[in-house]
Amino acid sequence: MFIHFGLYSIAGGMWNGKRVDNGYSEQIFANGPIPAKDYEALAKQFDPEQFDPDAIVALAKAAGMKFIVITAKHHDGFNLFQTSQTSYNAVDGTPYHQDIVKQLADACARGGLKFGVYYSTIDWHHPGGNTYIEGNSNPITPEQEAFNAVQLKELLSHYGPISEIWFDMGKPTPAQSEHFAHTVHALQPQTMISGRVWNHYGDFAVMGDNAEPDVAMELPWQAPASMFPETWGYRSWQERKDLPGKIRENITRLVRVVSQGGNYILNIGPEGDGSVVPYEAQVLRGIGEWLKHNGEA
Ligand code: JFZ
Repeated sequence: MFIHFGLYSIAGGMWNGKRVDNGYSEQIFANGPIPAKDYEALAKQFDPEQFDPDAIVALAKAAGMKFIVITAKHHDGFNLFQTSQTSYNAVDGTPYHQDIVKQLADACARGGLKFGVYYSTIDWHHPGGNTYIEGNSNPITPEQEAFNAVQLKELLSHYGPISEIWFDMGKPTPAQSEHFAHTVHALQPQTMISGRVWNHYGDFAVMGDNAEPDVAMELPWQAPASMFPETWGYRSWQERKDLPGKIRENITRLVRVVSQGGNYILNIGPEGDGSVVPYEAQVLRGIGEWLKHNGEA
């Protein structure tokens, strides 16, 4: 299970009463574009009372999933975990005052699932960093590199075993990629690093979103999939139709990916209050039903 959750989940693909439809809803800050002060003010509304990590773990298990990866920090720079680097985080900068990453890590440990984090080296909130650049190919300043390295140490030190770290996008130099990969492995040698740390420092390759390789892969590989190709983060106005078709589509992809030696990671985008979208929960349960009869124990 992949989980895209953050301040953007509150916006849900809407701004000032209008749909923002020019890109993924988790990137609404850049797509709006929304003035930084206005977007950052969402932190004061961040209070996901319906977020129930044990229920999410139970749902993942009902779907036959074996691990969960959550967006510890997406491109908007808001942190779901407590960090010494900025108060722009769920604990210090919101009325919720709780560490989402910790809660989910603990729930995964209780439920016997592996736990990993998505971590964007792009940070649209970082002073001196860049806001959106075409293709999300932001270079990383030395200062930002230091900031990222501290955050990586926090993530690899405070949340138990991290099965994988899903670096995403940006354009680090080879030295920066090496720095990030070494920072992770110095603390947890077993953590699998995504190829989007770039410059061949990844432990596994990530296919294009919703894509599969067309040749045999040398590295272990993972196929990320969103419920709807338009977005990973919650979009309030997403049309969610044909539930049986969506279940079938995901079973087909799962089987194709696994039979080719890959690892399938299917995304959910909870609402701003932390609740799982019922349609998405139904898709997961449908996959689980099929696996019960056709899958491996
Ligand atoms: C990235 C993010 O920018 C996006 O918001 C989301 O988190 C997704 C899972 O990852 O988007 C990408 C990255 C790579 C490709 C497409 C979208 N790709 O290689 O096709």
